[in-house]
Amino acid sequence: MPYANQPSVVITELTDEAVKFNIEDTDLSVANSLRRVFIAEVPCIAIDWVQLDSNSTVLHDEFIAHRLGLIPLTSDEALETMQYSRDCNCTDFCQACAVRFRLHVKCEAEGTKNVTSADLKSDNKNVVPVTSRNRDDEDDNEYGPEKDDILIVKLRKGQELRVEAYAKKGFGKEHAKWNPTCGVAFEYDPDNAFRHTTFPKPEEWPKSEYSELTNDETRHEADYIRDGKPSKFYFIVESSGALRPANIVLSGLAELKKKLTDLQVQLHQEMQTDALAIN
Ligand SMILES: *[C@@H]1O[C@H](CO)[C@@H](O)[C@H](O)[C@H]1NC(C)=O
Ligand SMILES: *[C@@H]1O[C@H](CO)[C@@H](O)[C@H](O)[C@H]1NC(C)=O
Ligand SMILES: CC(=O)N[C@H]1CO[C@H](CO)[C@@H](O)[C@@H]1O
Ligand SMILES: [Zn+2]
Repeated sequence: MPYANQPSVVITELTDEAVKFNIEDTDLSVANSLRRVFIAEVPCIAIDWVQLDSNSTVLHDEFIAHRLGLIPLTSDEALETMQYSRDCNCTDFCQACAVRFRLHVKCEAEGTKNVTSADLKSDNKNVVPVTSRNRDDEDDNEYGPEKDDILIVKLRKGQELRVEAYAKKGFGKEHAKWNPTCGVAFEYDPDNAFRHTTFPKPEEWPKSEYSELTNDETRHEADYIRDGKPSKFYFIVESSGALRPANIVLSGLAELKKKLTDLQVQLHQEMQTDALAIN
């Protein structure tokens, strides 16, 4: 790639849920490393330690702990100051590395009671289940009040669930619950000019939103370009709600940069020690 060191970026859409952008003049390998970094290396906060004080529900302790871990928590504000608990020198948990949650629900009435993410009480107002975020302005909520809360377990009369839990900082490589994205994808070659895919019936495939073909009904693929190389990548980064989409992208780039810096520093040291040995 002759211009691989001069990529350009254009943001085409930015909402609370997703960001769409395209990168030009770079390699497939760079585009793919970005995608992978957004999924697996961008830190966010999730419940990682659960103590069940009382559980007479139909679900086992482990089952409930697992469900709690998978609830996306708003992480944008708290993340800047939060430490990884493995780097923290407290013995168990402290304000610097964990956020405490409590949940206590008992079903007193006849009929079924739903325990949802809305019953989780956080000690830190910046770290709450993403579905509890807009509690105050419920008009904005397209699903209407409470319909979007995440169901944890259902209780019958007399059943009780009492839990204490701590949320920690982590990233997707450790456990998928720390993946801040719902979907990250990119496409290149929207009109299949390189024929990296062969469509048995091109006319049956929906056109890409980035297609450059005119609305001519008879053309479904661009003309074949032999030896063509992808150079423009159309990304979509969809957030789970844990982080704003723009933060996922910025944080992902920072993580990738940090990896390369670490490599550079190590390589530099290595070469210096080698030089000493030779002398
Ligand atoms: C952690 O260690 C630093 C110095 O190494 C110390 O200043 C700090 O008070 C310690 N924090 C806790 C919570 O023990
Ligand atoms: C509990 O959740 C179910 C969906 O799983 C819903 O149909 C039902 O109305 C809910 N019950 C209450 C009391 O909200
Ligand atoms: C702490 C506690 O009471 N745990 C119970 C949770 O529920 C399961 C299944 O009903 C029981 O086996 C546990 O003892
Ligand atoms: Zn700590």
